[in-house]
Amino acid sequence: MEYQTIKTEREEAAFIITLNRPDKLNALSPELTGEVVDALNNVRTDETVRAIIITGGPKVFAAGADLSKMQTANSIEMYNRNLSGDMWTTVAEMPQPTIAAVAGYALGGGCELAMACDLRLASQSAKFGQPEINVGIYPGAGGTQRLSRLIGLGRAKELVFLGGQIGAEEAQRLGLVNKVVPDENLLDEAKAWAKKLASKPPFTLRLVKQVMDQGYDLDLQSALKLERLGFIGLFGTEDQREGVTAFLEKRKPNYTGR
Ligand code: CO8
Repeated sequence: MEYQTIKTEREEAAFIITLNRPDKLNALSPELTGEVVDALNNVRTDETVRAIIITGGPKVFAAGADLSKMQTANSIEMYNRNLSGDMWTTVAEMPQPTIAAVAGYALGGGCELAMACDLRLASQSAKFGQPEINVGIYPGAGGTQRLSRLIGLGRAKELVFLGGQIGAEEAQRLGLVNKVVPDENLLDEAKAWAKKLASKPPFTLRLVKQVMDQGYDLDLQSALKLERLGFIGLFGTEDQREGVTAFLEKRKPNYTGR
């Protein structure tokens, strides 16, 4: 499929999606979110894709959902938009680890897109916020839930109720961002993280992602059981043997995802 609002590329084991509506600050139109879903669905079962980077390029990540497509939308239309797949859920449920590389504005649905990823790198220019309240709505793609899980309910309410913005350093201090890097290093750093992720045992990484995501919403005892069951299951994989054997033989492991 030829995309109009995103660019996709492969670099070694990394699949990179770049949001590409610079004139509209990468506002997340239904067309754009549909293209992201399509691109992700195409690599979901591709075992050679070991990490996914989502970026908006060097100037802006995304200034939120496209408000021009919301002005006259009614509830039925908003409901129907999700029928072919919700971008934020699709991102969060990808089997591969995902990295958001954020420069400039990550507002509203843009901040929610970054939060749907597993890891967040921000350049010094990054600005995060949930300004929906200023346009008469509230965050509808994870901002009322993922944000409080990442930074705590009190600070999340401050961002959601007041609709302000925070810079990259503050976002890192709060735990919204994993690492802040100089603007010019953002994509290289994201690629370096992707490379590191690609060197890990891929099936193990997929399993631990699921255990951590699903366990987070369970009571502790159930989550610990989930962890243990998955852990035991790892002992049926070749990569578990390879990892331990390589350590004992003092060599680098060669993981196959089997
Ligand atoms: N939607 C549509 N167009 C936008 C958006 C947006 N969110 N943000 C910016 N643009 C457009 C502007 O209209 C402008 O276009 P044009 O040049 O044709 O007039 C262009 O991008 C540049 O924007 P500005 O001139 O406003 O640039 P500034 O540097 O002056 O300001 C801001 C930058 C502060 C980011 C400002 O553009 C702004 O406040 N944007 C809106 C931010 C916002 O409110 N975002 C939340 C949107 S709601 C949302 O995200 C809900 C998510 C839940 C989705 C669930 C779906 C099912």
